[in-house]
Amino acid sequence: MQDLFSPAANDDQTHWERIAIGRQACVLRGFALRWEDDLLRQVQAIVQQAPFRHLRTPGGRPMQVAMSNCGAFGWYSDQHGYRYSATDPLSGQPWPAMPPAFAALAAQAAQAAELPPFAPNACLINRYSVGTRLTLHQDEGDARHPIVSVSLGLPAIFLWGGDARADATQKLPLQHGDVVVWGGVDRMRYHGVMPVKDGVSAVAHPLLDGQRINLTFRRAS
Ligand SMILES: O=C(O)CCC(=O)C(=O)O
Repeated sequence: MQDLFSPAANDDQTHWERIAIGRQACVLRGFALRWEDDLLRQVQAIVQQAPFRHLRTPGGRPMQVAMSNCGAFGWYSDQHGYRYSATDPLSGQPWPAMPPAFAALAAQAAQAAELPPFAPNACLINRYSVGTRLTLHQDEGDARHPIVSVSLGLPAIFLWGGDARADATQKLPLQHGDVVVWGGVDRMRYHGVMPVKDGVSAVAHPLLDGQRINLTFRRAS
């Protein structure tokens, strides 16, 4: 299903295009490029305060993806279950605040996807090294609000499924600067990421050296 918006020019002439992947879901190719410097600078500052760590599933298995968070709530998993927490269980402190550029990007991406106004209060930061994958899952949080998911660094194949885990999946290649948005009738679609392959990031940055960074914006409640 292709719904190509005519390529739009942002203020700084960065072009992006919208590709529909569902009735209320799309990939916004190149949409995050104009925020790239800000995003990388802010992620570095956030992970100094709330370092990446490998969470454990409630069953005790370590997750392959390393995670951190910013915003009023952070997604967490440990022996007590999956949940959103207002504090970082490692430090006992609130998660770092969500930088204004993050909130602006998420709001503008939801608008570009023609979804209702979106003000996220949680941003999960995922770090993938080569070989790391994320298995099919549905996102928790307030399902009246969309998910905005930003890709930086190494390319990846995003698995886009249906409302049931066993539904067929599409393989969507994602590049540095792409944003996937899903809400409304598509909000509970299963999705995941295939093992990230070795490669060269589109931009040189210590955070992206042999790695992929993903920012997933949600409304926790
Ligand atoms: O890394 C991605 O592109 C997807 C991340 C994701 O699905 C999640 O954090 O729930």
